[in-house]
Amino acid sequence: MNAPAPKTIYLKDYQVPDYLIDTTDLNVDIHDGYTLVSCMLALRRNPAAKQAATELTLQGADLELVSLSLDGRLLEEGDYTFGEESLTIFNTPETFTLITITKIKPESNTSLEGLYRSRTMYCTQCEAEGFRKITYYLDRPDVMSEFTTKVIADKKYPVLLSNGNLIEQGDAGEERHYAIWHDPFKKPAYLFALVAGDLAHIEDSFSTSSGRAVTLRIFVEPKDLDKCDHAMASLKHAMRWDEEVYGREYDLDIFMIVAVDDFNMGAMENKGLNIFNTSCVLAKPETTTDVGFQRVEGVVAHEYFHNWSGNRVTCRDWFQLSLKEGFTVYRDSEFSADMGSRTVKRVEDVTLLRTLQFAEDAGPMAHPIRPESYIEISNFYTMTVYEKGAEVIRMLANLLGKENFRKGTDLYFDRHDGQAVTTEDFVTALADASGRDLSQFKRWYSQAGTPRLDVTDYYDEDAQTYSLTIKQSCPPTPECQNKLPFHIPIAMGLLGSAGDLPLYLQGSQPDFETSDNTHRVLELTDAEQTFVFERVQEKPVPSLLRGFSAPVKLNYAYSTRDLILLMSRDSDGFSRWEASQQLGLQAISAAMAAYQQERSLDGFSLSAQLVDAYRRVLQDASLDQAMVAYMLTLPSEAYISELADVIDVEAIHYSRQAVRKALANALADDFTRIYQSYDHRQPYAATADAIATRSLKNVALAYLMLIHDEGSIRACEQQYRHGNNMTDVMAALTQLVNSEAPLAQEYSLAALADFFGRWQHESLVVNQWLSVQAGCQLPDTLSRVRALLQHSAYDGKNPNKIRSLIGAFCNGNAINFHSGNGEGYAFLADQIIQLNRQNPQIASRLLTPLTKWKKYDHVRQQLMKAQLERIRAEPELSKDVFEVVSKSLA
Ligand code: 0A1
Ligand code: ZN
Repeated sequence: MNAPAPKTIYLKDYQVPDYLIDTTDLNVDIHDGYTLVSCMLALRRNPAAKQAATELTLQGADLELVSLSLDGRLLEEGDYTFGEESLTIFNTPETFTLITITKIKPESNTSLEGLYRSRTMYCTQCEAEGFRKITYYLDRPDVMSEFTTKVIADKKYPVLLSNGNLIEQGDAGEERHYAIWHDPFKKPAYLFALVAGDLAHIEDSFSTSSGRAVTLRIFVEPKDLDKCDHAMASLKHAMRWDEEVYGREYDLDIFMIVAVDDFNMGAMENKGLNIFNTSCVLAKPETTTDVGFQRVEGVVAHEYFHNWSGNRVTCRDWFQLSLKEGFTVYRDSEFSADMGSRTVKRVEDVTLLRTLQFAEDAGPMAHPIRPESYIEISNFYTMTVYEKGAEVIRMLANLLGKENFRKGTDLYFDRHDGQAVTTEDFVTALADASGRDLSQFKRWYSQAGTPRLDVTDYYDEDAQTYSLTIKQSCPPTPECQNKLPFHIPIAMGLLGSAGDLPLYLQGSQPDFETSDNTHRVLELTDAEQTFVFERVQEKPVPSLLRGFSAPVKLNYAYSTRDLILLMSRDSDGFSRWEASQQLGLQAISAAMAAYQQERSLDGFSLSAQLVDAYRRVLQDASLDQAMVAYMLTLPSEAYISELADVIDVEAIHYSRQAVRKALANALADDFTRIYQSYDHRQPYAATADAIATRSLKNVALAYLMLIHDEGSIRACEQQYRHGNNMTDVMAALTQLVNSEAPLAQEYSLAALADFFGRWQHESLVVNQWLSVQAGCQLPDTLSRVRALLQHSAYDGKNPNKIRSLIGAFCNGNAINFHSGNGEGYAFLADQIIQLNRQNPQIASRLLTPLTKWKKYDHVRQQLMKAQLERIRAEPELSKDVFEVVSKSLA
């Protein structure tokens, strides 16, 4: 018999807490094998509660209660009772002091929530509900308390850290010592952190705009001390940027980052003591790719920005998660845009959104950015809450304009500093500051699903008018069948044969935000609306959704000629890229139609018109090289799958490959020119320009490798062997591993062995080695993945290793994972069943590809569903896995 189904929590049931905790005094006494936590709470009835409570229920999980005393009186059986993950104390007065002593076992905590051990250090992860694994507490974000933390440990852990400022340290006898930290800012328990370890650090300082000096420290294992500089530089840039763009200063005397190897997510914004997955903080050219460098910059900034958007102003409850996450992702994305290229960053963000978030919005786990219910909140750290949440903030910023948006965020921070609030409060602050009516806009918070825009147009030559009719609709999602119209900003322009045309929209003033009046934002609020432009002297091509101004799917029947015009002439860089993607999709669709008829692509070719268009992009000196690289990169299999009604795995894979091969052959001279003109001896720099030229050169290499000529294969092998940075080394290795050419295969075996020999002591580099093998598109990859699970370099308890091997195979290798015999599905189910108890969060996340079963053909559907059912039948399913599996099968 399975245990009763876990309970669903609803937003509509929210109630203020019965008690508040004014101060929290923790004493964390770390010993080998166990830790004693003594916790003193100053409790007070919440004046805002409906009724004066006479009992107190605290949350707690996996704790051994040693003792419990109230105002100095030791409580006995009958004074309290245990619930499932809770402790209720009876007859509680108006105010009192509660002291609990609990015993925990960090060494055997494999969930990586609460206090746990990672390699040589102890560390914590408390968001969302991990603090209850440290002590009994009101573990909810609207209970904010002033924390003082004493950490006591053996001197073999010389570094003892917690939130806030260090107020005392000293000897504790018997080779032990202690440190006391005090955090003057009230905070919810999810922002608590503690670290004890033998760590090295780099230090720097930052002077805030009002002249306060802040000490900055990054703590790592001593072997990683040479990989901290990029994170430190990124931190200082982020601190300055938040002052300049949002007027937000840092507020403590010290800001610390600690890198840990075992971490479920990317990083965590604990007040004054951010804890990072090593993969999001360590970087140096020899070991880290360009993407890795950019990720470090983005994540360091993200966590830092949380100090205001998340910590100073936090969430009332976990349904409000996007309040801090959507806003902070928007902030970090704008930061990265300012540090590098704005258009490139936009292309990257939109690519992620349209593949992963759109797919989530179309699947069984679809939810609005402010969900209405959940079983396990860890399942809601999603693309929707984060990335779509950021898109919603971006729309608000664009609707309000720069100045009003800043007024709005200033008002929000001032009005709610020190409070735990809702997304409603955020929108209200923006509306109040700008005077705009955002009531319809709020539907973005409560309705899930990706809206679809169907656009038709009509040009009246005699009247010289051009009408755009836009219909919006949104498919049903589990929480809502019938959607009300959204408020959708549609940035646009009209292209004539010589470029942008001036816009005279009937019934409105020209838009003076653009000097030449060639760009404007249409606000769609009805189910269907027509916009009429006057004085249009030729039939234009509409450039719609410039900059991807709303997270929607747009349908307009562009001809190939239209797209070629947009790709070469649009004034909006994003739209030019988008046109290149649409062109690529058209070519792939044509190939797919052929493949589906013949099950073969012999004789497939591209039109000369298309090849010329791509060639012009390669030869356009005015374009950013990174944009050229992205325009030459065809839409991914994941994106094509998202667009398909029924995913035909083979057709997608082989058709995309055929188009790539055809482009490689047709444009070989250009690719060769680009590749050969690149100077591989230049020293590495992680600047936007250097990253851009490197990425274009490596795109050229990838195309050349499809030709299978000996020259390219040798050049690739040379790049692997002599590359002076990990970006080039990995790019070459990936091409060798994925090439069918016998010579490349031969090189690839040698290179993989050489790579492991060279980097076996760098855990993060070994992860890349695992991923490149798991991502191999050639047959028999699953056997290789199985063998790697047994490899000495693999560690089934480390989330980064799991993601690099199992995650990379199941999410990034469709042709093998979805192999028709179902072995990929069974393999994944085996892994999930094993991880379910060990680390429920990771188990649940790994499930994602199986949740999409309804999008596949009948045979695959049955195979995938059978594995989901097999998982569901497991005894002792974690809440995390239960929620995803049961929703997928519903
Ligand atoms: N707030 C963090 C994300 C995070 C969430 C949960 C974690 O543990 C399970 C860890 C980190 C962020 O947005 O970066
Ligand atoms: Zn965050």
